[in-house]
Amino acid sequence: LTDLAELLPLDRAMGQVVKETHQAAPIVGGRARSGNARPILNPADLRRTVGQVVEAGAPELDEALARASRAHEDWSRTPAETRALCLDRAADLMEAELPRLMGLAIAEAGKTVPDALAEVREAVDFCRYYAARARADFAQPLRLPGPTGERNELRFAGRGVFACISPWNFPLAIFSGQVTAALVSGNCVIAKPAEQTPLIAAAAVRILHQAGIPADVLHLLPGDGEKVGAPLVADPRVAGVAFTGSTEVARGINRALAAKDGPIVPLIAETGGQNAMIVDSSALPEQVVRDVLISGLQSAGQRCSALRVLFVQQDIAPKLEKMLAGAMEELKVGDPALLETDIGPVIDEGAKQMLEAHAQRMGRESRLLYEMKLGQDLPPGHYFAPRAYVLDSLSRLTREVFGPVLHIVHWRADQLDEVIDAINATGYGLTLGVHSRIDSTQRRVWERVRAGNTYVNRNMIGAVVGVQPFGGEGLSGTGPKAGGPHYLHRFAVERTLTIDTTAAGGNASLLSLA
Ligand code: UN1
Repeated sequence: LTDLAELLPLDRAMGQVVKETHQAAPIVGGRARSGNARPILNPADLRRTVGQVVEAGAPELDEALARASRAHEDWSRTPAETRALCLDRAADLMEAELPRLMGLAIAEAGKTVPDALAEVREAVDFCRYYAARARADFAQPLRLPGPTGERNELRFAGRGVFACISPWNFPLAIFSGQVTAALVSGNCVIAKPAEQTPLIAAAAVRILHQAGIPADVLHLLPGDGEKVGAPLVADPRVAGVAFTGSTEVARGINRALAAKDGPIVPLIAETGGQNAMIVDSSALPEQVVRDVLISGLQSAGQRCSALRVLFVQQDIAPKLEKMLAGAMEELKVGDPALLETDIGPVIDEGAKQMLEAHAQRMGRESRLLYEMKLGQDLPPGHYFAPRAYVLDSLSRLTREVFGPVLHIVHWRADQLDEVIDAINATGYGLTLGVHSRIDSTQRRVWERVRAGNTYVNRNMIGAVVGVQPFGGEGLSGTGPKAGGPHYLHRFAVERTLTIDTTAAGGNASLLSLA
C-alpha cells in the first residue's frame, strides 16, 4: 500500500527499536516519577515485552495541576512566535528520531511499517502546521474597524490548563496534535495518553521538553480513564478538554464537565463514525476495489475515518464482490514489523473479543462474502482475520465496529435518497466516500449526506493536515477540525481591547504596547 523503497533504509534501525525495552512514567515538572511498573506487551507477539509503564496516582495528578496552574500566566504571555518555535524544533527532533518513533508505533500499537511512517509524518505535520497557524492568528492582535478616535482590537490568550486525552490508534500523531495545539495557543497541558500506548507518548513529551516547552507547562500522566482521566477532567483547575476516542466516553466527559462547579469548560471531541461509501454502477470497479481495501482494512480498520458500510448499486454488486474477495485473498495479515505485511493485529484482547462477537452475530444475520486467512506461523498475538459481509440493511449495524470488517449493502438505481437517509439516520457524520462518474449523483450525495470529510472517487482515510482538516459532526464530535485553520481558536479565549485615542496623556503608552 506504500512505496517500499523509502522504507528499506529505515528498516534496520526500526527493527532494533522494536526489540529494545522502553520506559514510560508520569512526567511532572520535567521529572519522571517512579512507582510500580506494568509491562506493555507487543500486540503482535504477546511473548515480547515492549516496555514498562509507571502509572500516575493522585499525588502526581495534584502536583501536575498545581505546577501547570502556576505556570500558566507566564506561558500565556510568552510571545506566540516563541511558542511556535518550540513546535518547529519538536518537528525537527521527531524527524531526526524517525526510526525510533516508527519502531515504537510498530511495537506498542501494532502499526505496519507504512502506517508507522505515516504516523510520524502526521505528528511532524501537526507541529509545523500549528506553529504556522499560531504565527498567523496569535502573533498580533486583530485590528477591528471602529469609529474615528477609537482603537479596537481582538486579542487571544490561552484558557489555562488543558487536559489532552488521546487514543491508541494514532498514539503519536493525535497525541502530538492535541498537545501542540493547546500549547501553542498559550495553554499549559496535562496529557493523558491511552493506557495501551504510553511509551510513544513519553517519547513525544521528552521531545517537546527538549524543544523548549518549559517543564511546568507540559506534564504526562499515564494511566486509565477511571484513575487518571476522570479525576483530571473533574478537577476545577482544568479549563479545557481535548478528547479523541469513543462517543460514549465523550458523553461521559461532557457530563462530568457539566457537573463541576467553577468555570464553563469547553470540550473538543473527535469521536466515532459509521462511515459509508456509496458506489453506483458508473464507477470503475478496479478503482473501487483499491479504495475499499485501503479505506476499510488499512490500519486493520482501526481508524475512526475507516470505511464501515459499502453501499453498492445492485447491477454491479456481483462483479464487484467477486473482485473484492479476490483482492482480499492477495493481502497478508501478519507481523506488522515485516515489510510484506499489509494488515497487523488489533490493539488488544478486548478489541479482538468484540470483533469475534460481532463476527458471530454477522454469521447469523448476514452472508459472509470472504474471510481472509491469517498468515502462516503467526506468533501469539491479537490477530483477527478480516472479513466482508453482505447485509440486507444498514439497520443491522447498531454500532461502530472498530476493526477490519467490511459490511456491504445493495441498493437499486431508484434508491439513492433512501441510502442517503439511512446514512444520515445513523447520527454519525465523519467520513463519506462516493464512487460515481455521474456529476449529478456525486453532487446529490455530498450535498445531502452529513459528513465532516467527503471523498469522491478515491479512498476515504488519511486526511492530510492542512489539506483535509479532519473531524465530524453529530455523534462524531464537536469540531472544530483538527489540522484546519480554525482548530487553535477553540483552545484560546478572545478578549477585545477598546481605547479612546482622543483622550490625552495616558493612552499614548498603552498604544505603543500594542
Ligand atoms: C482517527 O482514526 O481517530 O483521516 C482519526 C485519517 C486520519 C484521522 C483518523 N488522519 O484517517
